[in-house]
Amino acid sequence: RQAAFRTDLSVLLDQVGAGKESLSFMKRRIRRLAQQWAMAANRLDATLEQRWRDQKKILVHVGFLTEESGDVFSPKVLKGGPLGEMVQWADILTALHVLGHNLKISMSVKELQGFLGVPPGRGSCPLTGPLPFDLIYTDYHGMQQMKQHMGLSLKKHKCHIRVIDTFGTEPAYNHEEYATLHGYRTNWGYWNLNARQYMTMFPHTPDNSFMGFVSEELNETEKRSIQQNKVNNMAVVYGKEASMWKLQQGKEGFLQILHRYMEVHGTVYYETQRPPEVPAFVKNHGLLPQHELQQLLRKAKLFIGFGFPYEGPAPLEAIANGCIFLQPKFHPPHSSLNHEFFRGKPTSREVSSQHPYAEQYIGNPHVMTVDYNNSLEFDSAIREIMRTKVEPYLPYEYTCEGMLERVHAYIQNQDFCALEPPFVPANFSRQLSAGGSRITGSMFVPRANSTALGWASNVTAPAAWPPLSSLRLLISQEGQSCVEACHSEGFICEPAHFRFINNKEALRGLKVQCEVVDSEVNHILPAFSEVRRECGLQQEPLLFSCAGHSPKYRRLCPCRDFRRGQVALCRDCL
Ligand code: U2F
Repeated sequence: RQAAFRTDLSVLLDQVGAGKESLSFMKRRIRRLAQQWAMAANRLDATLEQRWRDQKKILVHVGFLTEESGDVFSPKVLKGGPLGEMVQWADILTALHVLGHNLKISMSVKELQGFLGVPPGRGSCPLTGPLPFDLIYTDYHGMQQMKQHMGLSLKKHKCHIRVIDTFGTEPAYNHEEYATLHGYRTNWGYWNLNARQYMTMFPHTPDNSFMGFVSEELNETEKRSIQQNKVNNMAVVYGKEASMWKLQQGKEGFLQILHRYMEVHGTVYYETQRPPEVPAFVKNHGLLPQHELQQLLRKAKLFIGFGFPYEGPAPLEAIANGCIFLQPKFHPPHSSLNHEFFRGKPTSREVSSQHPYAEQYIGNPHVMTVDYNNSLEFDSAIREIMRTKVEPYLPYEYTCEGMLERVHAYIQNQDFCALEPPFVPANFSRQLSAGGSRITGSMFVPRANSTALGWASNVTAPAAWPPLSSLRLLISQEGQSCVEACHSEGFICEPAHFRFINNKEALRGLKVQCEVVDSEVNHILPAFSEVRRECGLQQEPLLFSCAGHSPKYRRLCPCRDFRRGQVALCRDCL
């Protein structure tokens, strides 16, 4: 069946259910943004010009909100606990509904069993018939629950699953045997999925798919009125829980420095009295409902982070409401190797500041990332912020239209169930060198005028998404990952393209000198050692990794182009 856009959200609101603060929060959010979603749906509908879209049967099982997982989040919704995950789930549900799919929502193991048609009760009762869904969106808690209640059949059906995973999972952590043998085993990873089945909150690593969420959008009149009504010396502190305020250190404390110049506001949850962590000069509004926080941000000039929470939605909302976001740089970067919060998370990603997306994708003049231990640097940042005029800004990928466009593209094109036949390039090297490869400078761009692969025009490439026209083959420096190598040339690493470059012909075409070419199971492959003239190809497709790097090795990197403001999609991806 063809999917039709929906702009009425009442059926969705009924489906979400009631009886918990988390659900009420999500419903309030869905209602508040309804009009924005409807406008976005109409725009995307027009852009896609009646293109056929399959209507999918989708199950959304929100594992972390089930009683069976302990549901530690719901009781804290009104007490300053994390809301980022609920923001994202509300938006995912809305996007799927608006795109017109056939949606079932489960928030308990019982509902899960009902929808899957497995008999209720304890123990693992394998699902015997076919899976009644095309897609299942869940999280790590939900995976555990499905394993318990679907037993062996989970393995059979896992290509239909998408895991919403805030901080991301790198391939080395996801491969059970490899993780166990090489010290990448954590409590979360090792599901042996294709790493693109993990979907993150920000575009953290291209090894995963970027799901995201949305932020409030402003029309031109609102933007103008915000700019007119900005209070130049008003700051709002990022941190709705008192413990987040402890992070301000130093003799005088940067909060005092800030207070010299600005009126400081907070939205810290409290029961009866001001929390001792919050200085008396701070005007604390208490935890605000989302729409009231937006109003406060509209007046404020500065939104300031103390280093925690990491990578939340609030800075995007602040920037969208015309604030400058000031945040600490992390020296050295925080990661699962050196920081308690990230310890045990299935990634070695290095977090360079409180909000690397704001730092790297948005940057000046909307974002300032400084060393908070240096009071001079901090002081001058505050003064610069008071002088600087900025317009409200929201990257396209965080608008409703951007999210709908991305989720639409994933649903219609990502297929982890189809068998990917091994790719055998013909005449690869001849065509590759004819196409003009260079090894120093290290980039090869396939010829634009040839078909399919660009350099192997007589090869019928299997239908690929992203399409092969987006591929740019590149060689990293020693020790550099493909994430960095592609980035440094203005591209993004595309793990789906690894299978096209994991062959001798690619090495030969790039004139890499190999005395031996081995095929091994190692997440840094394909790669080669220049000194030892050793080349290695990847034997285990699940370990294709953009993130992998190793000091003595240069990697073969499949990069691709991307749309401005929509990094998840290549130019020809829609
Ligand atoms: C992040 O979780 P948080 O919930 O702590 O993220 P925030 O950026 O603080 O804000 C989430 C939402 O809370 C709302 C605000 C944001 O959309 O509008 N809010 C509010 O309604 N009232 C207020 O007074 C203040 C904020 C991240 F999202 C999680 O994934 C991580 O687990 C967590 C830890 O790093 O950080």
